Amino acid sequence: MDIVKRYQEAKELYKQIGVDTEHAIKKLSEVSISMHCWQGDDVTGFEGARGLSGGIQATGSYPGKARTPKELMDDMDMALSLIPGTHRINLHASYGVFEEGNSADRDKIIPEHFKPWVEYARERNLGIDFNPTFFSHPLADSGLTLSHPDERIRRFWINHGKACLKISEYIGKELNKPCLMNIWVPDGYKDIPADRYSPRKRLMDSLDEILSTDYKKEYVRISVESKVFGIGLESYTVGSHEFYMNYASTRGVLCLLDSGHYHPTETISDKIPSLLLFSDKLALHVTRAVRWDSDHVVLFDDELREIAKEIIRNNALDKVLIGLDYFDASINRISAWVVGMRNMMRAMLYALLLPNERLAQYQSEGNFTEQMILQEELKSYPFGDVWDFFCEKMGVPVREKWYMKVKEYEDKVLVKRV
Ligand code: RNT
Ligand code: ZN
Repeated sequence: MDIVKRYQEAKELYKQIGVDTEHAIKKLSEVSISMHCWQGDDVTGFEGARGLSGGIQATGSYPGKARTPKELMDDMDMALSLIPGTHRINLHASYGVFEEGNSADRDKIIPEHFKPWVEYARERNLGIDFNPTFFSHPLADSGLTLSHPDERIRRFWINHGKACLKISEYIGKELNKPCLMNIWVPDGYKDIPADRYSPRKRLMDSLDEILSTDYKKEYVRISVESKVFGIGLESYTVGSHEFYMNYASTRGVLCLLDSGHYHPTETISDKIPSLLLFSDKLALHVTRAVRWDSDHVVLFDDELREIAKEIIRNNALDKVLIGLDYFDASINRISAWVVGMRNMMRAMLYALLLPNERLAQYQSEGNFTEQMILQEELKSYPFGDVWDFFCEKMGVPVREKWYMKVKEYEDKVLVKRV
């Protein structure tokens, strides 16, 4: 049966429970997700290969990873052509385009290094988000950056943060879309610390110094990302959830919740409404943690749907800034992007197609029986027919057919990267 016919039938079924599929499709086409550049090259960047540090790891050795800005941009183009909607890209400071004789250490990077990215984004109508890179650098080898007790090292990283703020401002201004600058530092200790207070005090002071940079707020939003532990930094993380939640609310910056950064049964979906009660905006790193913060590709699983539901039913599409954050080096990297991005969009559609008001009413009436029945029946409503229709309408391949394009590109381009 053809896509339009299937869609018309689905539309009727949803109408019977009070859901308007046209409205859902319109809303979905406005959703913008930040696609992280670092899936394309296992978080390597362009500063000259250095091992990944900071307690994060990309595992796998699938061939074809991007080695240059041009390759990464080409790969991102390939991925974006298979994802419905207009999105943003997320860069790390380590992805500056350093031409011959133009390289600079992290504390000295300037907007010029990111000009090719701005041009790339402008031509494609994409937004750009940005991240200072507080890892994979000799001065981060100790596992400490903004909380380092050595004033010289701490200063270096403060200057990096300040440099990144100017770059974010430049990006936001050039593209005329606010750039989200997210601060994550790996800082922590492998074993039980003797002093938990002083590193946090130093982190707080360093962040305050970075924020004291003169910058135009209309072009930059700042977020801070907490974590519970990292590999080699198991016992103590300076930037814990409580630390950043309080920091963000007292400094007027955003909290960023990474779905891999909490205890294994703790979910970020449950945190979204709590934060929305106290702040106008928040940011997300959607990832999938398997037993630890392993950064697996985002699947269409229960927690992804819960995250999407919290955004939709709290009317927070313009309040929650969604970004993805994973890096799987064991599969085709372009497919990894496409699967995660399409799944995030798919989950948003799933949430948009729920009779949210009716379900909330059941809850407030204490009618948990019907609440459960409807929630469960909805799982096999013809949601896939609406999704297929949406993909077709947005001009991207329907269902798994997109992989053919990736495979062709792999055979033609990726295999030659040796
Ligand atoms: C690490 C954080 C952080 C990084 C990226 C590369 O645990 O999630 O966001 O993954 O900045
Ligand atoms: Zn993250």
